[in-house]
Amino acid sequence: MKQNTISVIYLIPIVVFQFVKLIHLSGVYHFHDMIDMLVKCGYKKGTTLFGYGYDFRQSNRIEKSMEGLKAKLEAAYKASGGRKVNIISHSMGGLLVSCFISLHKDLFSKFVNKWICIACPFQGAPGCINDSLLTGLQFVDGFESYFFVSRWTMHQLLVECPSIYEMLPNPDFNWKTEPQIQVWRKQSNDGETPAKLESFGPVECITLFEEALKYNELNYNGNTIALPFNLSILKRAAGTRQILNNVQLPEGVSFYNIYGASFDTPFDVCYGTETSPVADLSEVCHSMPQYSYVDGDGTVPAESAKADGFVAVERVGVTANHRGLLCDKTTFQLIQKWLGVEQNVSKHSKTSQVADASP
Ligand SMILES: *[C@@H]1O[C@H](CO)[C@@H](O)[C@H](O)[C@H]1NC(C)=O
Ligand SMILES: *[C@@H]1O[C@H](CO)[C@@H](O)[C@H](O)[C@H]1NC(C)=O
Ligand SMILES: CC(=O)N[C@H]1CO[C@H](CO)[C@@H](O)[C@@H]1O
Repeated sequence: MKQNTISVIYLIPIVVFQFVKLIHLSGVYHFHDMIDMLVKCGYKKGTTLFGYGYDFRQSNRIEKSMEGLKAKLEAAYKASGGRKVNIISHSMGGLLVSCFISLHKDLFSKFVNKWICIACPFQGAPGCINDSLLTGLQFVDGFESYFFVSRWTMHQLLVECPSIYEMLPNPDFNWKTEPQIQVWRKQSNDGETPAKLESFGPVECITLFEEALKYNELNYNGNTIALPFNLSILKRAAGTRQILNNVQLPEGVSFYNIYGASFDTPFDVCYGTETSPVADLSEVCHSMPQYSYVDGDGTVPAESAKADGFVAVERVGVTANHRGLLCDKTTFQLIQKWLGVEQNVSKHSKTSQVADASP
C-alpha cells in the first residue's frame, strides 16, 4: 500500500524509578491497542512503525530526549525512503514534541508531515498536578494502577519529577477561571472564628508547596532522603514553560488535536474543612482533598488540552478518559482518516462518540 510507506512514530512514556526496585516497565502496554490498530492498517513494526520511549519523569526538554527523538525521526525518515513521517503523541509526549519543535524547528519541518496529538496538557493539569505534589493523588489514578506503586510512594517519587513541575498550570494562560488551591486554616484556639479559608494563587502557591513539603522525606533501604519541594526543578520548569508559550508550528506540518471530554476533571483543590481545619501546612500532604471539577478527560481539563496555540487541521473532543483515548474507537477512526489508512479487519461497535468538534 502506497500510503503506508510513510512511517509513523508513536511516543511512549517509559520509566525507570531510582528508588523503587520492582519498576522497569515500559508504556508499550499503554499503546497496545493503538499499535494493533496500526498494524491492521498495514504498518510494520520496525519498518514503518516506530515507538519512541522517553522517561516521563524527566523534563520535556532534556538533551537525551531531544537527541533521541532526533535520531528516531531520522531513522524513520530513511525507512520511508526520504519521505516525511507522521507522529502520534499522548499526554506529556505532546509537550516533548512542542519542546523539540522549539529547539529544532528546521529538523522538525524536514522530517515531519503530520503530528497527531492526543490529550496533551498544553496549559497544564491544575488539579492533578498540584495535588500530585502534595498528596500523590489523582495523577496516580492513571499511573498507580499501571506502575503498581502505592499512593505514598508515588507521591514521594513525583516530588522529584521535573515533568510534574512542567505540568503545573500555566500562570500566563488566560484561564476562564484561574485554578485555585484552598486550605481551611485553623485560627487561634480560643477565637470566635476557628477556621479561615485561605486561597493560593499562582504566586502564593509556591509558598504553600514549599511550606507543606518542608519536612517531606523518603525512607529507602534504611536511609532517610529529604524530598522538599524542589526550587531548582521549579526554576527549570519555568524555563520550559517559556519555551512552550512561544513555540510555533513550522509551515508544512499538519497538526491534529484529540482531547478528552465529558469526564469530571479536577481543577480547584481544597484541603481541610471548616469544622476540621488544617493547623500546620504539612498536614495537607496527609489529608484528602476536595476537588471542584471541570470538563475534560479526568486528568487534563479540555480547556488546557484544546489550547495548543497552533493552527489545527482538526481539533476534536472525544468522549473518553485520559488513557481510554488510546484505545477508543472514535480516536482510531480519526487517526485512520488523518493518516489516510484503513483497518483490514474492522469491527463497528461504537463505544463512544464525538462530543464536540468545535475549536
Ligand atoms: C488485508 O487483507 C487481505 C486479504 O485478507 C490481504 O491480502 C492484505 O494483505 C491485507 N492488507 C493488510 C494491509 O494487512
Ligand atoms: C533538586 O533537584 C535537583 C535535580 O534533580 C537535585 O540535584 C537536588 O538535590 C534537589 N534538591 C533538593 C533540595 O532535593
Ligand atoms: C506553581 C503553580 O503553577 N502552581 C499552581 C497550583 O495551582 C494553583 C491553583 O490550582 C495555581 O494558581 C498555581 O499557579
